Amino acid sequence: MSEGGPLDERLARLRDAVEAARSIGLEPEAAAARTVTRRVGRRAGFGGELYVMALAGGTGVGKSSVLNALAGETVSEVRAVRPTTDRPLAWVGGTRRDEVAPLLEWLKVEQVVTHDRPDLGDIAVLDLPDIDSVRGEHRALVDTLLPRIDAVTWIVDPEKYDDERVHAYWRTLALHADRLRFVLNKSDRLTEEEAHLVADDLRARLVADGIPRPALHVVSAIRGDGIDRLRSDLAEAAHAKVIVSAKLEADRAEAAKELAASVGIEPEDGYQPLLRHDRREALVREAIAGAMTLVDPDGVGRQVRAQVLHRARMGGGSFVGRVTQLGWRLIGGQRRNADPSAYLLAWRTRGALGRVLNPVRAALVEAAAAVPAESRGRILDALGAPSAERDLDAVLDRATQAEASGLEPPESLVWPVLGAAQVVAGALVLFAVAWLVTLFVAGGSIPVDSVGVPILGPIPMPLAVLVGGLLLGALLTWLLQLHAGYVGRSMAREIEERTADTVRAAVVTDGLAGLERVEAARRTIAAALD
Ligand SMILES: Nc1nc2c(ncn2[C@@H]2O[C@H](COP(=O)(O)OP(=O)(O)O)[C@@H](O)[C@H]2O)c(=O)[nH]1
Ligand SMILES: [Mg+2]
Repeated sequence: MSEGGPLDERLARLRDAVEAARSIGLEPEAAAARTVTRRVGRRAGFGGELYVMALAGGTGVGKSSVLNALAGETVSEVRAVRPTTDRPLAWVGGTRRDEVAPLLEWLKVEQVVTHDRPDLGDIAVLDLPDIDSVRGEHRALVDTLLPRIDAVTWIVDPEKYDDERVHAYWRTLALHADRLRFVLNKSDRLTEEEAHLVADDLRARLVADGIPRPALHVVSAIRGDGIDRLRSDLAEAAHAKVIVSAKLEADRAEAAKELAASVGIEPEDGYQPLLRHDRREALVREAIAGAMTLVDPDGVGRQVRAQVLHRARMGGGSFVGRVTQLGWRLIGGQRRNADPSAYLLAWRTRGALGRVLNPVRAALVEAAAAVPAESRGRILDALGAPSAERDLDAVLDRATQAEASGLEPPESLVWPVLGAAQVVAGALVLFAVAWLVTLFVAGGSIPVDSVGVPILGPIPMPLAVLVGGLLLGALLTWLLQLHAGYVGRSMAREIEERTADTVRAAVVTDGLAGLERVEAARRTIAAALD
């Protein structure tokens, strides 16, 4: 919240919007709005329709009394004995209290008295003992208070109106002459003639101080002389300010509206994303699916399966299996057949990057379509499609390299167990063959046991062992393939998940980073509409 008032707050938001528009390449639009922020910002005083006036003057001149007289009731305590221990006080029209609250907080004014006088409804009067003093905090008044309020009314009394120190101070305020007002109080202590003389003298001295046409009131807070006139003058100043403020506010609002229109924001609708969330999600998923056709996790999985089978056979597979695999290896077949890493790294051979990029480009073009034609080209530039290709290529390269380096199939307990079992099966087969050969050579001279098998009837023992060994071997081979397939598939899923995450992050942070920037700028611009 700005202690300078609501217009200042809105102006600050418009300034932010101007910077936001510049950041996305809308220079001319930003420049037009900046001209308005400068013009509106040059106006001095409280940034709002409220007319804020502070009472100033030495202790005992009658600031509190004048405020009470203006109000027509006791607002501020009047002290006959000095020094007083006044606390800062504000007298504000009830409907305007919120508007001026940040300023009062900043000024540490805790005592707020509201009123419902219709003639002074747009006026806030501050009774600030701090600025009584003619020494000390002068600069503070000029530098910090004057820019935030509309007027300072100096109250003097017939005894002290020509105090040289006060005049020296007023001379420093001459630049702000149009926002100074002077009240010569306690006129009841003078005859009418004396009052005229003192007023003329004071006016002449003010002119000499560099305040050409001083607004000067001669009043008596106690008797009420001149108070009506002071009140109506204040009301008139407040009214004039309302008109000026309304014009400034209209200019500001118009500038904000034009800026918003240039990024496709209608004041009635407020901020809406260029690309609806679900549409954007769909395009991101499409880009990920495109990346998956290049990375091909399923293909990698099949390679892993082949590699696992090969390792298992080498590690503990059947004798026959070992011999076959060794043969393959010697002629280089295995390398070609199962190298998941090489397969993964060759992602470029499986298609063009367009499969990933096109959905991203489509997203950006769709987003740009939501802004008016005059700014579309520049918004499209800000959305930043050009670098996406290089970036995504590098991202896919990094991702596949990372996956390839960690692509060792897990060492599994299953292999040695299956391997040992296969040795047993092989031994059984060899044993049965030897037995059969022996029987054959012996020509029936050796008796042989039979095992009874249902349906088939009695079968000679060696034959049964042979068949059993072969069946066991086949079963083990089948189990091995099942296991290898499982390992391949689960590794494929892991690769797929991780790569999809990487690609999503790349698409969102690289490919759609420009969109994020533009949306952030649009949100800032939309905020200036409030
Ligand atoms: N005779 C006379 N005395 C006044 C007038 N206004 C204020 N006083 C007296 O001046 C003293 C200081 O008044 P006060 O309003 O507290 O001054 P402040 O310190 O500037 O707020 C009090 O004793 C008031 O009664 C006035 O118009 N005529
Ligand atoms: Mg006082």
